[in-house]
Amino acid sequence: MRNSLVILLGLLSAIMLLSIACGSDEADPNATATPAPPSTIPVDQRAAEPTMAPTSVPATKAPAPVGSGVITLDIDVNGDALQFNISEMSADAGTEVVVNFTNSSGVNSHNWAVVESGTKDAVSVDGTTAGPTNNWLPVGDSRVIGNTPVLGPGESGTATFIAPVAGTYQFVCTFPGHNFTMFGDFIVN
Ligand SMILES: [Cu+2]
Repeated sequence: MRNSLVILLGLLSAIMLLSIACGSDEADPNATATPAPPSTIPVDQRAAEPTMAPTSVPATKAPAPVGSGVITLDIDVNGDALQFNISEMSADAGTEVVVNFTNSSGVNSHNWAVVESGTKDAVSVDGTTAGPTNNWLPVGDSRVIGNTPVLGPGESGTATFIAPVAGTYQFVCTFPGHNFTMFGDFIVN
């Protein structure tokens, strides 16, 4: 009886080992051969495409804002003081900016110009040389991004320009002597 049990157990274990061995032999090549290569290749391709996409999206977004919108900004003066009524204006890069400047002073003439950062005084000096017939602004000067004409007391005028690349610019009245108190930051986002 014990001998036959031992033989039976031995046979059973041998069969189980064989079936496990055969099963695992069949499963391993199938599992590693077919699914593995396709799964690794698409993963690499998918990993590469998303990284390409984000870099190309900002690249196409950068030129896109040009002419993509219009913003209207209003500015006035503080009565007869040589001051604008606001010290900061802002717009998005590439936006068409329309500045409506109301000169509500009863006595003073003014203009409004947006210029490169740090150039308001130098542009005003050159504007004084250019004279009133040129609206107190140097003609064809690359530092001047946009401007209204000179406005007499009670007059209104408009400056239209495309907001340049993001950064902090200056706005200023270049009427002789006004640039020291009539200016502010024009921030392009
Ligand atoms: Cu002025």
